[in-house]
Amino acid sequence: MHIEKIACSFRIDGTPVSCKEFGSGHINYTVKVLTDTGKEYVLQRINKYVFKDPVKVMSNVGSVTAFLRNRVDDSRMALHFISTFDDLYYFLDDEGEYWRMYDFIGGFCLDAPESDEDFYQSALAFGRFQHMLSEFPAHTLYETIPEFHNTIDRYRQLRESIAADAAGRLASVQADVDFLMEREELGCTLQRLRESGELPLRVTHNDTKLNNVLLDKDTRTSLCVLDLDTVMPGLSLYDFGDSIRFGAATAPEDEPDTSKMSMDLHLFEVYTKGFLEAATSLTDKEVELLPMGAFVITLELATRFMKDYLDGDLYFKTAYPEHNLVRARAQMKLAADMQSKFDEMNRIVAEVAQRVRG
Ligand code: ADP
Ligand code: GN1
Ligand code: MG
Repeated sequence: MHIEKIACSFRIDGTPVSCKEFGSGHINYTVKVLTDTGKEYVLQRINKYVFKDPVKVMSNVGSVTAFLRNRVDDSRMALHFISTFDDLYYFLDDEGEYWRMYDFIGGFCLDAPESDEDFYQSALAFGRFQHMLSEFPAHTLYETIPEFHNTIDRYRQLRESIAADAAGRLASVQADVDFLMEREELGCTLQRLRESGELPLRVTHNDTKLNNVLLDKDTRTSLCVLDLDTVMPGLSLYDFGDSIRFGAATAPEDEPDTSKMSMDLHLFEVYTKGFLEAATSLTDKEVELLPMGAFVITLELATRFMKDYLDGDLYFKTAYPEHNLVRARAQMKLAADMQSKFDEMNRIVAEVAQRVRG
């Protein structure tokens, strides 16, 4: 179905004059739509391989954005979804694809921080998000991807892919697989604490990459958090950790030269400060385990990239055949670097928490 026709299924202002693919997400297909009245929208096709039930995804996204809209002063601080002429927040096209549309907020996203302040702003955005949703009835949310950040289950899935070796790639990555297996016990620490109730279940974003934060184009302050598909009950530590994994890394997520990949302790400190300033309801136990959150989520993503490589690249968008392997290796290098810096990370967290929380 023609993209303009899909856009016209929503109650938009004007008629589309241009539809251009944009953004750097790995999951959905994203288009920016400009209409003849000058209005700009984001139109997205929801990835059905990743999200098995797009209607539930849109139910979560709809209720979370409605909740946030009542709590922000500036309308640009929460996404605004456009309904269809059938009063739904999604459109099902004649090929069975689900689409959704929301206002383009005049801002921009970064794939890497250009200054400490950029990263600090993203920490405030995710910290505020965590804080604003602390009163949200978590049980009303669907688990749109079951066991999304259950590291124990991620290892189970990796084992399945190793056993199947569907793409015949296992022999060439045995040393990488060994690296992941050696760290399984440590990687499952947080899931165990979640299961024993020592860590509280919260409404979390679950995909807190820097490029999921929108910055104001004039002031460069953070406006809102994007990409709400994975908002589910989860651990605050993973939200913190994924931001560190992506934004405090010294190289892109898919850097082929792993010698360039490490974690920048200064950026770790910058983010910790912003996150703790905004997410004031964290428990002492959560604060103490923030460094572990960064390590676990990095290791977990390495297992996910490796699984996808072994499966033959079914889940993540890839630009070339070895892309998932390159990503997995970059994440493994980063996880190892974090492991070697645990003492310093713990010291930074203790110092920042003392200053911010007293
Ligand atoms: P994905 O699941 O594919 O990551 P996102 O919702 O994160 O989908 O959108 C993909 C990318 O599109 C984002 O990382 C961001 O760069 C860009 N983007 C999405 N919405 C906006 C917006 N309102 N304004 C500017 N950029 C946006
Ligand atoms: C995916 O959608 P995007 O590109 O923001 C993935 C995350 C990964 C990330 C790695 C639903 O995020 O879990 O951490 O890629 N999202 C989903 O870049 O699996
Ligand atoms: Mg995204």
